[in-house]
Amino acid sequence: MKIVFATNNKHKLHEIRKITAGKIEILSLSDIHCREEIPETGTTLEENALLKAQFIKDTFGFDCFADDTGLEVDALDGVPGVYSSRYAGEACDPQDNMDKLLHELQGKRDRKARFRTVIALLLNGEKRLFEGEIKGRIIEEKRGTAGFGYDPVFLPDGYNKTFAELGDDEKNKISHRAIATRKLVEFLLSN
Ligand code: ITT
Repeated sequence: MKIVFATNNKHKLHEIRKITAGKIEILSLSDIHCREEIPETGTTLEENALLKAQFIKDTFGFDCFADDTGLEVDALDGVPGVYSSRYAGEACDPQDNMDKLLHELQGKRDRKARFRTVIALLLNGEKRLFEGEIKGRIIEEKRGTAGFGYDPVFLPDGYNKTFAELGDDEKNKISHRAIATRKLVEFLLSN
C-alpha cells in the first residue's frame, strides 16, 4: 500500500517510515511534487490535521494522512498546544521555543506536560482520526541532542532521560506519534 504523509517536517517523515517499514510505503510531499504552502489555520490539533490532509486530497487527489502535534503544559493552561511550532514568534526556531517555555515555567513547581498527536486520514472517501499522547514533565534545562522540537526539555513519565537523550529508537516505542501511528497502521492493514 502507498499513501501520502502531508508533512514538511523531515523528522516526522523519518520517524513514521521507521515505524511502518516493510508494511506501508509512505510518500512524502516532495515525492508528489507538492511545493504549495499547506494551510495550518485551525485552532485545534484535530482541525489542523484535517485541514492539511484535505488540502492534499483536494489539490493532488491522493489518499493521505496528516498529523498535528502540540505540547500541552498544565501550569500554562495547555499552552503552547496547537501553537507549539510558533510559540516564540513566526520566525522562531526550536531553541527559541524551548527558551521561552523554560522562562515561562521559571519558579513553577507544577511541570506536568503532555505531547498530543492527532492524525487525520482520508482514505477511499472516508475520514478518520487517530490520537496518541504521552505524559511527562518539563525539566529545568535542555538535555540531549537526538529528536527535534521540544525533545530536549521533555522527560517522559517513568524515564530519567529526555526524549532527546533516549534517541529515535526508544522514543519511537513510546511517543505520542508512535501511539497514534500504531492505531493508523493497524487500521490501514485491516482495510
Ligand atoms: P508539519 O505541520 O509540516 O507536519 P510541523 O513541524 O509544523 O510539521 P506540528 O505542527 O505537528 O509539526 O508540530 C508543532 C511543533 O510541535 C513542532 O514544530 C515541534 O516544535 C513540536 N513537536 C511536534 N512533535 C514533536 C516531537 O515528537 N518532539 C518534540 N517536539 C515536537
